[in-house]
Amino acid sequence: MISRTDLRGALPEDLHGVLPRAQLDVEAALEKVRSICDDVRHRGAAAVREWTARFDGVELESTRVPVQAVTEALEALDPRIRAALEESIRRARLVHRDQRRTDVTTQVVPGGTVTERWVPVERVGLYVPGGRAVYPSSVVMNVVPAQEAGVSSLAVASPAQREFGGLPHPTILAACALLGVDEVHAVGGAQAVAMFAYGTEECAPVDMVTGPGNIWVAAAKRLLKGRIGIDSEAGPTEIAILADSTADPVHLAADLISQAEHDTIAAAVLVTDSEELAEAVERELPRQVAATKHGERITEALAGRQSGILLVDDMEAGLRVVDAYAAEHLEIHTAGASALAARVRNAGAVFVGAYAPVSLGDYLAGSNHVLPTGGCACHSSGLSVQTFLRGIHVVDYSREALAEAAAHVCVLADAEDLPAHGAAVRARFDWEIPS
Ligand code: HSO
Ligand code: ZN
Repeated sequence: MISRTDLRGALPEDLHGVLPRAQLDVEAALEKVRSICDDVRHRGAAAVREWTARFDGVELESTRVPVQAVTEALEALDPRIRAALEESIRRARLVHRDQRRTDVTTQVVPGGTVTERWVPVERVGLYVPGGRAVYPSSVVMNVVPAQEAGVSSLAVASPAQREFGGLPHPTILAACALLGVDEVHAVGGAQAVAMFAYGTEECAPVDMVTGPGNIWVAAAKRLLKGRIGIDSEAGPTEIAILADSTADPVHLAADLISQAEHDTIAAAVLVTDSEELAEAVERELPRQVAATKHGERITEALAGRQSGILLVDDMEAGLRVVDAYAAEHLEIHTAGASALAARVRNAGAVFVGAYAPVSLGDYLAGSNHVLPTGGCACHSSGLSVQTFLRGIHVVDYSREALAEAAAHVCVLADAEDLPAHGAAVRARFDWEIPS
């Protein structure tokens, strides 16, 4: 059900060649997506509605969901789901509120200061997938950091669903209502990202688009990046587990399965120095898969070349492997798990010990579940308040402070053959400063 690779002995210098990894060919989707985006750019809301009719089989009068439908969805929501979402929101707010930045002023010289002023992005479009992946939890994970950052205008787009009268999934609408978001558009795919980026008669343009999506959404984000800010191109989800002989194979199998449940191309990777543990997990996986609802999808994900068990010599080697892999989610099930977790350099989120499964982080830990995938954790972070802030440098120098810097500015300007740069300073001092 899952492959095993023996990496014992000397680890290869370049680990990337031996690590399992999902492939998502976003490039191949670009051409198709470009024509959709151009169409939306030129024809606005009519184009968005036509693409929606074509892809989702829904004829929209307007892309905008009536506010009343959003409110009604919350009224109709199962009270247990409502309570769970409320607790998820409460915990996420606690964590994200603490991420807020304060402006910092540095006195560089007497009379010369630089302040980094944090300003939220003004208007953000949040994409929420529909279809198989109806995740109200992702609404929470996108909206909470944006709100805590101080974003003043938020719009959500989620595919129109025929079975729900052309509206997005009711649980998505209810989650929006719980979070106080009343601008929702029943639009999915590339046309949703284009609608946000260019704006239409029915949706004002946004400054930034965040949220996970399929390959079309990822391609549209790649195409329109620059015109709009984006969080990241979300690829298929991945879990890596670093475990030693103290780990419980039943827990490990359950956690690998839990993320494989997302997608046939989801990745589940176990890195361990214990052959007995590897064997126990291999025995446990089919047993648990047989008893779970989405067994077929999970089996395909576990058997795919993006998943596997990697045997290493020891936890030092294990750490090198998981750092090279840079997983979206990394669980540590070892003796001294906290100490090992503190040494991890590359991961979207680290889950420490037996009682912090990824599922907790998906819904209720308070952490964010929109995390870098595909190895991007070596240079990027998950969604946070910081995602929605820009730091503006405010430069404030007195006459004296500029005078003191002037000679150096002029020298550097000349060194770069940009004498007018130096002249701009000298002009303030009756050209007294020699160049
Ligand atoms: N594990 C997914 C998030 C999610 N799980 C949503 C359940 N619902 C990517 O981090
Ligand atoms: Zn998940």
